[in-house]
Amino acid sequence: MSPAVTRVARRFQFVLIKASHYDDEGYVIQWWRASIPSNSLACVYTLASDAADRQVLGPDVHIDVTAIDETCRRIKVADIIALIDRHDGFGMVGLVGVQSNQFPRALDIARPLRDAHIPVVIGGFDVSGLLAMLPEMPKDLQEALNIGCTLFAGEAERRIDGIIQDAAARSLKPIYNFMNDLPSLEEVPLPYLPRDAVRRVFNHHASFDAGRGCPFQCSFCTIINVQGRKSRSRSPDAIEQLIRRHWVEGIRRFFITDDNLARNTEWEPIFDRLILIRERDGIEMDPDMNKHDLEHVTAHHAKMTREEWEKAYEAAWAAYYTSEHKMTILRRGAATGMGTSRLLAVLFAFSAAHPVEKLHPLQTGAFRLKYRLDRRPGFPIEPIWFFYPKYFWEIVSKHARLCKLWIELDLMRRRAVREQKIRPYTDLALKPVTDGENDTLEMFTHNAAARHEVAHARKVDALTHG
Ligand code: B12
Ligand code: SF4
Repeated sequence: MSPAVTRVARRFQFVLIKASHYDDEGYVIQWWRASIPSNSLACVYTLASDAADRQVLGPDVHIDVTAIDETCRRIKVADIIALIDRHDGFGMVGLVGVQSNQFPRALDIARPLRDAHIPVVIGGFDVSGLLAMLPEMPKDLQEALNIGCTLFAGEAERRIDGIIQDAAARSLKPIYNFMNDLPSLEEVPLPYLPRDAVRRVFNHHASFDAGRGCPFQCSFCTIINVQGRKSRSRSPDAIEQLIRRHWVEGIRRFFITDDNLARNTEWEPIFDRLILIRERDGIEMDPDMNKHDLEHVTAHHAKMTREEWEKAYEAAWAAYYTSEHKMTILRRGAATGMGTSRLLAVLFAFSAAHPVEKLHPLQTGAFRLKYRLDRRPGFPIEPIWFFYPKYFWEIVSKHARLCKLWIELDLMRRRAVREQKIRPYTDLALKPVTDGENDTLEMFTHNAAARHEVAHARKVDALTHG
């Protein structure tokens, strides 16, 4: 073996699954679109992502977190095993927010994973509730332990690092029980699911818990046995941050999962904050004024993501300056006796600017100048050997494209002039408007200003032609 061993970053695969349950015929209950997003999955996903950002397995290890909600996405256990196999078994599966009715399904998912020696941790209301309330280990939980799963009771906030580290070191304990030490919800990562997961929910709802726990003591209530009798709340600042994060991604609806929001000690300031956000419902704009031209997205669109909006802009240029449309413009020019050489120059400038320079035509000119040292502060000055070859290639390739476009357009212009001599061109837009049409065509009648303009033109005509 070579003495110089290169250190390759390892990637730990953390797959989070929110299991569904079976219908009476034994099929998994799942949908093309789910009705409510899983808050448990959102909570554990952000805790895991935060641990990944903090590199809790050391600087040489990346942690990839994947979240799957089985109510709206099919679980292919073989694919998960293959994924973790591709990383030499370096990974784990978390069965998240498992409720009692979901426990059998969760176990069925866990079995093949455990057969493949993949660490599996099961958390959620069933494990927490049963360990909190029953004196001995119930059969289902024991079965999970028998196949080598780990049970997690309590809440994962401030605990997830230890779980990931133990799984990576293959030293997970059978049970982690933090039921007697429920965490404060202040300054913990806020529930969030990737856009792809939220897209699978009707109306693209996100979810969050503003708080946990309830000060009441209803005898039948399971919640207080799991989430405690003390009301623990997220701060209004945190809720605002959470809403803004989703808002940027176009998510406007939220399902608040608290059992007793009215008893959340912070309910009033939280709602005041929601009201304030709504009243301001101000549109954030990109603070970089340099981008406020016609080519950059600088605000949020009510319906489109930034990428969709950018694509729509690109598509609009392509849709307008098609070869057919350029030919129509040139034919109209030839038909109306317009100087077609001048028309060619203008049409060339307008149709070539965006595809070649990615700029609006009114920002372009002839021959782009670039000086190596005149660069915006914050951007590095490129070395001579990099800058000049790149600039040279840019000039050559752009001018080659411009020449091609010019030649194509000039051929079209010649064709339009030639055809005009043989068979004069006309279309609806070239037909003169008859006087009667002034009172029927929408463009002359659709508002008061249009009607006023028609009346004015008639008056001028009467005065000048009698
Ligand atoms: C919001 C909610 C829903 C939502 C979203 C589900 C969700 N889990 O997000 C919807 C409307 C879909 C729902 C549906 C149902 N729900 Co519900 N739901 C709740 C509610 C009110 C809040 C859930 C929540 O957000 N909790 C907060 C999260 C953060 O807590 P958590 O899930 O326990 O997760 C923490 C820990 O357990 C741990 N953890 C969890 N998973 C993992 C995994 C790993 C690897 C680790 C390390 C840690 C860990 O860390 C998490 C973060 O701290 C709870 C009551 C409650 N207070 O929990 C009832 C509750 C969970 N639901 C319940 C029931 C019965 C149902 C339904 C079966 C109702 C029905 N008949 O249809 C369905 C099930 C359908 C489904 N697909 O889930 C029961 C479950 C009872 C039980 N014995 O399991 C509860 C407890 C209500 C009750 N008192 O009866 N529910
Ligand atoms: S959560 Fe509801 S049922 Fe449970 S103790 Fe509080 S008020 Fe009673």
